[in-house]
Amino acid sequence: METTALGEKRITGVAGDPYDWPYNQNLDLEKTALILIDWQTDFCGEGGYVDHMGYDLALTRAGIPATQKVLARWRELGLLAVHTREGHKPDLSDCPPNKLWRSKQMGAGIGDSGPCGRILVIGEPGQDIVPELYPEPGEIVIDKPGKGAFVATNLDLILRTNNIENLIFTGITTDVCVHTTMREANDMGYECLLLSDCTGATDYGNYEAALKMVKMQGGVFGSVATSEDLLGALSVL
Ligand code: C5J
Repeated sequence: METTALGEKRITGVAGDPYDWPYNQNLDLEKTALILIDWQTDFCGEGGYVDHMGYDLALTRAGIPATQKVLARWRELGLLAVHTREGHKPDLSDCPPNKLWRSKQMGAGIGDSGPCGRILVIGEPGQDIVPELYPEPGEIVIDKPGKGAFVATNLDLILRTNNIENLIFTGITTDVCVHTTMREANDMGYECLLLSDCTGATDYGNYEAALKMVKMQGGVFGSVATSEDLLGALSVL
């Protein structure tokens, strides 16, 4: 680790694929946020939206243990963590009709009542984050109506206000909300890293394809590492 006269937390970077991250090998952790996408009961808990649709919860839960380790270390270091939750207002006024229609086709209509309350509705138990990764007081929680966390939210404002330049992604699902948010962030100039064992999709092939898509063209959306790579790099602090 290098500590500057101002006491900033800096490391060279994290071993990654297809490049060691960040691109400039000068990682200022005070300018780096951990982004935890949609670790909600609706996506990885029994009785939630994904369970209702009939997908294997083991796939979306697979990244929980590694993410817990990363989050614990991040908290020890006092760094910025941002949690997101997909969800809609109780009157569904921010749920586009086509999204609502598609969910009903799958037998899990947004706003319908289920064992975890109304599906994907803000304030309902299913829309909240699972206990294993529950936000601590002071951590930022962003409710978003869409797949990407930058659309119709104040996430960019919060990150820029905190001087954040680098984003480390965990969350579900890899091919949908994680990918959409990472693509948006990349286009906005953030330097992005996805932790491959801290994410999962409802379809394993899609998970693998999503990682491959990040890495193509020299890292078209950023780079990919494991939680061990990150924790190893942080161990010098
Ligand atoms: C989906 C998400 N898959 N959080 N949402 O609908 O990825």
